[in-house]
Amino acid sequence: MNNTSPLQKKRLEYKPSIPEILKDLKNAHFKTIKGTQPHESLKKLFPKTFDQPTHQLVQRGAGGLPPTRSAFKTGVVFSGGQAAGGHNVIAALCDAGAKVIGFLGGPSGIVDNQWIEIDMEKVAPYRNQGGFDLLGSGRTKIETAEQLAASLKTVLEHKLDGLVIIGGDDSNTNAAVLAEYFLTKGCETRVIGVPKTIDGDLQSADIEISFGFDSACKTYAEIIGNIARDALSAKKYYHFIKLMGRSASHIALDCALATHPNLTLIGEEGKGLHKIVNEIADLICHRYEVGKEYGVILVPEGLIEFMPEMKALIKDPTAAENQAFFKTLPEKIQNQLTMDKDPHGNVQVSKIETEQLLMDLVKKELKKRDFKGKLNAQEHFLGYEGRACMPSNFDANYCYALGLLAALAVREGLTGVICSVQNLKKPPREWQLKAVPIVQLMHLEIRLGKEKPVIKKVLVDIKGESFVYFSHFRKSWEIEDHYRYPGPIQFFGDPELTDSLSLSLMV
Ligand code: FBP
Repeated sequence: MNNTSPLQKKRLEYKPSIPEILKDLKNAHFKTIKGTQPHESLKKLFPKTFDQPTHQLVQRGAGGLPPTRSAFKTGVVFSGGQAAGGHNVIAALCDAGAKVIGFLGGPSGIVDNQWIEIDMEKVAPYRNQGGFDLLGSGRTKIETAEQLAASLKTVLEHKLDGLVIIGGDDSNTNAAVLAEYFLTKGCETRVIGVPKTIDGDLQSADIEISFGFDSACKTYAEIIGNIARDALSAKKYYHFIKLMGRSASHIALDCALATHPNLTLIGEEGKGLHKIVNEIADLICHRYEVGKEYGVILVPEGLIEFMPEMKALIKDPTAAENQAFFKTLPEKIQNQLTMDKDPHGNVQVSKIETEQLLMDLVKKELKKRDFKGKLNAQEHFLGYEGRACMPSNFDANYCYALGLLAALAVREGLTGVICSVQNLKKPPREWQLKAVPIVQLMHLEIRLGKEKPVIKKVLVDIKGESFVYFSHFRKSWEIEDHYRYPGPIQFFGDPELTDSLSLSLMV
């Protein structure tokens, strides 16, 4: 049997829509504009890239200078978790005329010089497809003197004009560090970041959203809608649905707007465990009073990190002052809380069964209240299935534009910059393109006990438009069932369906 499904084949034929300026790469060039002033504290750490301007892509005027390079060679790497559309970044690098080599298995592929050459034929089966499987990915943080020196050796050996790092906040931090290091060593390889992560927490004045967020939210929203309809049909289960998205609750908020569940917990509200358990128990009791013993509850995976009583525990589960509370938690959760952090110092929240913890504590609370109804709870974790799905048209277009922009940044010799596409609510022809110094997005933060320069994760703003819109409606979704059923991502048909955007971008 053929390994390519009919839909895969149809998606291979999709031609991404792009801004006008990217249709004629020879006549596009960067002009410098004023950007955000980086934190002064970073100057010492990034002396060579600190004072760079922001670059805006514009049409070359008549008589303007020709492109800096006619031929160029770039490395590319996927870094961190998968996000739909990544392969289109690589396809665009090839289409822009770059000679491309791909590093395998994430940043460790650069350190260990593990690579493959990517040409048109190689990239062809990956166009508009999900996942990162052309190269694989990984979470190695390039920071030791040995790793930096090994990376330098690799880019020099390949005579790379550029290195494109496709990643989230931590990976783009890696990009900034490498750019600075290469300049210090007199190396000509330029380092360009591309904003990726389903979490949606890599945002700035210039980065409206990272790629992958739209497809992931749509995939989860489809499943939540299906579960809600099942709940409404069977009328016997409470569904506790944990949603991926480390730290920030952007995914949970977007899915809530798309599906109108009975309760959505948003970590950034900062509620404590006790309060949350009572809130869920209240919901179950109130619904019982009106004859409803079913419901849908969304739990962001990062919730646990925002609970005041959990913060200290997560920081140090072994500290004496935390032991009394630690011991009240189920053994399984105790073990999950003591797991190692990832190489960037992030708690591995996807592996903590918060939904299970809440279910157990809510059961206990209902018993205390002498609840007469039943709590038949089902738990779900929606995570990995949203990271490697086929990209929505939005992500397919966005990634292709990001890839062409990255190619131009390499061609024009920019470094330590992240690709920015703005005006995303508008059709692609109206998108605006910039290359923004990564240092503008950074600050100093304590990670693994040490002060490190990192890109600040952007959390849900509880005064922001999306949250305010959500909080206006959420009460009415508690008892009445106003579930909304988004259905699967659409690739063909009415543009209202195929070109829709995730709701938090639209509000
Ligand atoms: P990135 O920030 O690297 O894109 O990854 C985000 C994420 O998908 C989180 O939502 C999740 O907590 C984490 O990756 C899971 O990590 P792993 O892939 O190591 O299981």
